[in-house]
Amino acid sequence: MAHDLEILQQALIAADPGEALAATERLLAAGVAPTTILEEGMAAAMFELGERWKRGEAFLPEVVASAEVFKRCNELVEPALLATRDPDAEANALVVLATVKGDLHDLGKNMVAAMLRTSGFDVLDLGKDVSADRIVEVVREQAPQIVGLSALLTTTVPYQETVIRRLEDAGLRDAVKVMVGGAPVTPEWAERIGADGYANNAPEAVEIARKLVGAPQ
Ligand code: B12
Repeated sequence: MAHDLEILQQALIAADPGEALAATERLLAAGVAPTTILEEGMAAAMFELGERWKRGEAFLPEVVASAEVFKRCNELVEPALLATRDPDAEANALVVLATVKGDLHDLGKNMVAAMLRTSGFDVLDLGKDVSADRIVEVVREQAPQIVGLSALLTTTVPYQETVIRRLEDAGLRDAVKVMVGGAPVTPEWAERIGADGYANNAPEAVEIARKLVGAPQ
């Protein structure tokens, strides 16, 4: 299994769909947990690719291609993940998720969405590049228990605070918990902007969400 996780990582970094999909299929067939494939295989590969990009060893078109292969692998893993949904673990809560305005990174948010669904949450995913106005409107209309905000750029992370302030201005802040995430987001930042929760990865996001709504862990 460790070998196939390594192959999957290398194939994602190389944007090789044939190798990546075959390794994903082998891992699933071997009964490896979908969360392990997602976090230790796929997310880890994108992190490594980001490091190479930073060092000038990878370039934007390669990252675009890897992100496409990531999505195709995800199409195999997500149904397997959802099949692990425990019907007795219903959280009875709605989470509205969005990647904030100006930010087009959605692979991590999509993983959070899938893992929340698997853990018995209803999820309304507003997508990427989502404005505070839109989020406020949806919170007013749908009355979710939680809003989850993703941001991957140092230039878009401050928009998480903008959304919180807009919820306050609209008189909705007390009605909803806000959790924030994305690679550059820190627990200190979450605390500073008055978010109710922060998580570093999707399984942790589920844990925090269950705590926020008082669902059994
Ligand atoms: C893939 C990628 C892209 C893809 C995105 C494809 C897509 N559909 O998402 C493309 C090629 C489009 C892209 C574009 C750009 N990118 Co980019 N990208 C990345 C890369 C390599 C990986 C991101 C990723 O998908 N990781 C995998 C996922 C699974 O991890 P994740 O997103 O962190 O999510 C996990 C956690 O953070 C958490 N989480 C995520 N969201 C949430 C939400 C909540 C509520 C919670 C609780 C938890 C949580 O759970 C997830 C699962 O574990 C990162 C490198 C990195 N280290 O992050 C750069 C990176 C983020 N990009 C970067 C840059 C510069 C750009 C561009 C500006 C490049 C350009 N010149 O055009 C554009 C910006 C476009 C825009 N307006 O958004 C920089 C940002 C630097 C900075 N200082 O801000 C990075 C860090 C690369 C680098 N090392 O320089 N990018």
